[in-house]
Amino acid sequence: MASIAGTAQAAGQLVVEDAWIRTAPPGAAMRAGYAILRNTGDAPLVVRGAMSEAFGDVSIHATTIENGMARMRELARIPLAAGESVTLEPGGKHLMLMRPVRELDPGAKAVIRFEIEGGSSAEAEFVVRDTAASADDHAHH
Ligand SMILES: [Cu+2]
Repeated sequence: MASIAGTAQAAGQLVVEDAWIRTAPPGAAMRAGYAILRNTGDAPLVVRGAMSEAFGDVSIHATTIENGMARMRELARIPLAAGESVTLEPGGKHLMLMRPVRELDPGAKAVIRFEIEGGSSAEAEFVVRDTAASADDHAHH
């Protein structure tokens, strides 16, 4: 690979867009979070997990259909090539948010941090709402 920039080191850069948490009945012990994870850097990166002070536990899940049944499995890593993005969306990959430490009414916000292989991380503010297309869509990045 040719380098025009000389000694500048290529690096991955994680940007989290359209981050939201689906509404749930009061007292729900489990929430689902969605977002677009985009690598805007010029080198690959690997998302190794996520955490938040707003939840007892955060994991990344993938939903797959086996024999007509929806099943979830944990994703230990999400590799993103330079310029690549992955969408966490209902019915697909998602954040599994366990044991919220406070009520998360519609419009409430929670910061979730994504851990990146190599030690860096990226934070995003997730907004509680009903669907991806609600009124405050794109209000926070
Ligand atoms: Cu799940």
